[in-house]
Amino acid sequence: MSSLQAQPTASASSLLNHLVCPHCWERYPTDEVLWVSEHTELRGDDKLGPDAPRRFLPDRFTAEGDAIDSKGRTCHKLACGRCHLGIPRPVTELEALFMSVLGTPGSGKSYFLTTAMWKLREVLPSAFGVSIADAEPAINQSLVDAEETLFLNADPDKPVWLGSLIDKTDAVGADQKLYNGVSYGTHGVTYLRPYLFTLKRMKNPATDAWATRGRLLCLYDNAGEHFLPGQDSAAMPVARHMALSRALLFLYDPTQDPRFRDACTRAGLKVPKVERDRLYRQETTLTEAAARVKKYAGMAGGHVADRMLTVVVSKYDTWEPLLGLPKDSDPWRMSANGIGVLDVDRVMALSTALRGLLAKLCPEIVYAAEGFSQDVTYLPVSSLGPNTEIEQQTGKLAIRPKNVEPIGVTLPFLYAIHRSAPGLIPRMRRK
Ligand SMILES: Nc1nc2c(ncn2[C@@H]2O[C@H](COP(=O)(O)OP(=O)(O)O)[C@@H](O)[C@H]2O)c(=O)[nH]1
Ligand SMILES: [Mg+2]
Ligand SMILES: [Zn+2]
Repeated sequence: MSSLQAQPTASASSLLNHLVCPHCWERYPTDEVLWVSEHTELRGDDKLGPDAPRRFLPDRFTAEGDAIDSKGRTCHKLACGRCHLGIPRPVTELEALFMSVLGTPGSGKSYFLTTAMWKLREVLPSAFGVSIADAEPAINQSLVDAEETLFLNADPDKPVWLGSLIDKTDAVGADQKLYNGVSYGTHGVTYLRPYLFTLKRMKNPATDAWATRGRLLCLYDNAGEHFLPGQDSAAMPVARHMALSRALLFLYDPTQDPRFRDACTRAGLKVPKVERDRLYRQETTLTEAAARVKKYAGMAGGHVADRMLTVVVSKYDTWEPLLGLPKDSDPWRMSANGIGVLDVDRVMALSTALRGLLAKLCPEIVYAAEGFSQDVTYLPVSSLGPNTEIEQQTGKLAIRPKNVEPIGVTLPFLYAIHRSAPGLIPRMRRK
């Protein structure tokens, strides 16, 4: 008997044969998915502890296809058949698209993810006809909270001190919202929590040869310390999802590099210092992550060289004149048949220009990136835009929510989605 029945909202054929769990990354038949008991007396799970609602393989269902627990309650939630962590229903219906964001502490990952997802919620539907939704509101909560701080702030004129966003992503256990613990008999494993979004083509015009069933975007905000040598262990397998990721986004913060800062000073630019007790060698982080991905991908028989890597160069607002490109419109447009298309030639031109600057000022990062993959793209982003200010009382960098104007933050995602799920974001064809 299958553990999943057709839902009224989805036909039976929309269930995947196999799924990949976004927590533990195991791949297994979809009908081995478990249900979460709802009756309060059904407590205790061997992997999640005595307080967790019991997980079970059902043998009774309601007419709507929901499982019934052993005390007769209708259940609504699914759990992974391997790690037992809760999985939203789209995990069983949409092929997973893994993307991993990596960078040293302070490189700008949390601000980038926050502003990129906020902007993608607008750009994907309006420019590409692709809907984006939280696969389950609770699972993306820390990101949604951060989006609200920056973009839906009740006090848009009051400066937000930069540093108060998704905090403490850099230390395990510092914030349990960012990690899940699972016990496997004698040993425990800590998994990084994913952010999960459904991506679906909204309209399907008759001319649309691109019809696809959509994807489950599984996104990871990786703390840089995990990529110091020796940090990946069976107890905290931080690199395994990267081996599954079609797209790796490495955040490179040029304002942490002395030579880049010198070039800014020579050009008359003032670049605020990153407030950190310690700075990490950025190219070492990339090299270490690359070595781990190679190890896991090799074990799974995959090829690494064809894996796409985007070097996302952050804080563009502070060094934009060094690149010296003219202000340009977004590199996408609506095609005649009503489907948004990406101007890949322009993305490539931008990447080539930025690579040139990095090769001149901090060539190690180019060597590290291109030593890992033959498919590297370089894209500049500013999560905050040009309107940051120094808060008077504290002297710290701040921004008024009404002044947040991200630059280029959606492009690394749009391009990665285009490359890994071309049916969702096609490229522009030139005549
Ligand atoms: N000027 C500027 N500073 C930024 C930008 N994004 C982040 N920062 C600064 O960099 C700090 C670290 O960013 P955060 O996203 O928390 O880094 P994470 O540790 O990689 O997640 C923030 O507190 C800001 O001061 C940006 O787009 N422009
Ligand atoms: Mg962070
Ligand atoms: Zn799992």
